Amino acid sequence: MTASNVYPTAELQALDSAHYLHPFTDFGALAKEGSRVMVKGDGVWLTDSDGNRYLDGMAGLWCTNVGHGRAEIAEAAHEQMLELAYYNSFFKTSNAPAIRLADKLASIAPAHIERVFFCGSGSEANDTVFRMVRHYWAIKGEPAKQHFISRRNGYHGSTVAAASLGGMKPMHGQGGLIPGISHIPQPYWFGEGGDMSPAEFGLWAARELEREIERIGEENVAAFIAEPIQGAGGVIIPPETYWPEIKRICARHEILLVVDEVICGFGRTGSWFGADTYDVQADLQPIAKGLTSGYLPMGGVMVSGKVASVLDQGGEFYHGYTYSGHPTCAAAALANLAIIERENLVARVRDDIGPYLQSRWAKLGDHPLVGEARMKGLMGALELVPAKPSRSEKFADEGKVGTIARDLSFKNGLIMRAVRDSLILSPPLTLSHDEADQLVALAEKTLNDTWMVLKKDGLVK
Ligand code: PXG
Repeated sequence: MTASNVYPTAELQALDSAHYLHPFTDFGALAKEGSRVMVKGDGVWLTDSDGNRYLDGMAGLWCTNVGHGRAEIAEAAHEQMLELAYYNSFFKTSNAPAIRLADKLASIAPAHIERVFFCGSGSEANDTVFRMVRHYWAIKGEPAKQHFISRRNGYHGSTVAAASLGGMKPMHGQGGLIPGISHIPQPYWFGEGGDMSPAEFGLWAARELEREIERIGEENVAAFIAEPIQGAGGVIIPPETYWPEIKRICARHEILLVVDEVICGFGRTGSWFGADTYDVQADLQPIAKGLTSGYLPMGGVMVSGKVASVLDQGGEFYHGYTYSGHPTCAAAALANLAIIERENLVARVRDDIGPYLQSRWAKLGDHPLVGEARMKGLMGALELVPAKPSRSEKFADEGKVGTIARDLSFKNGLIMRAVRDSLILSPPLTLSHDEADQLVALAEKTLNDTWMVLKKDGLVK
């Protein structure tokens, strides 16, 4: 690769730091360090411009569910581009791939979900949710129902409404928080459960929703929004008591339930949707990422019959994007879903590679640095702690140890992401058993290497 000099690393890095502003990045720091330039993807493997190979433990960014380099998605996009690369879905027009995709999504979703509004990303999906939900209550003659309840450390995207719905404090600090949204505690037992058992804590965290509904007044509350399992917040797998209690609370109160499926959708948790895994029925389900496995950008909001029938009575919904229902993206999504179905990837996560990786991942919990090793479906986390078995003792300068471990993991050829002082994982659903073994061996090496560095620096005893 470097021999042909198609990807001259130093030159690309210089241009990168001169002109390219990266997402969620300290621009000044990156300019000094230089970025890593990825040039090739094949299955669960990535190659950078220096020819280094990595096992992609993050499936791109929680999205490449079918793995990299699938020719049939490229061919579907190619054929659609030659036929009709783009046309809009405004002004009473439509296109065949978007229609077929809407039908396909209705068939794989739970029976009560009937329709879909397309957009370009997960953030746009949640902006759509914000406007659609308020519109819904206005049509129903309850315009006071405007308030959204979401969760601290939840992630719903980066546009203004999505960042406000999310519970990431540093994001609220830049650009502000729009009014009409409040955040309740997250079901993060390892970090916030105190002396409660996971089951008790799950109930407590869920009941915070009921307390918040009472505080705001049910007549003012439009919806509760939550990820089935928080991804960007650190793979927070709620205690088993959490979702049943949320379900009970939502049934008792007249509010909409929005289940953000942007990460959990399309097989990640061993069902088509995270809501299926936890047996909850969402009124709206934002989707993106695994919809196209990231081959082209596309998102959507899947809508229940109950909500759609009200929207049908509301006149024009003044909302939509140039790329809503983009035919080429829809063709890629259809090819992607065909692969997921043909290769049985959803059942594979539930019955085969999921349990296989989970049992090996759990053993990493024996490492002296790991306070908890958790995984559901194919999304997992390793909590790094200085003084096991204490859950309350943390490393000073939160995030530093996580970053050291993340960088060592990259160096070892395994891409994991750091959240605070934890390492998180979300590999392609096509991961083979042999690749899972390699992944766990690389993760173990990373833990050992991190331990050595921390010992040297006196951060662990
Ligand atoms: N909802 C959820 C649950 C997400 O995880 C979005 C919405 C927004 O999607 P878009 O397509 O607009 O990015 C996301 C995105 C990370 C990371 O570092 C996670 C996401 C995006 C970027 C980084 O874990 N999730």
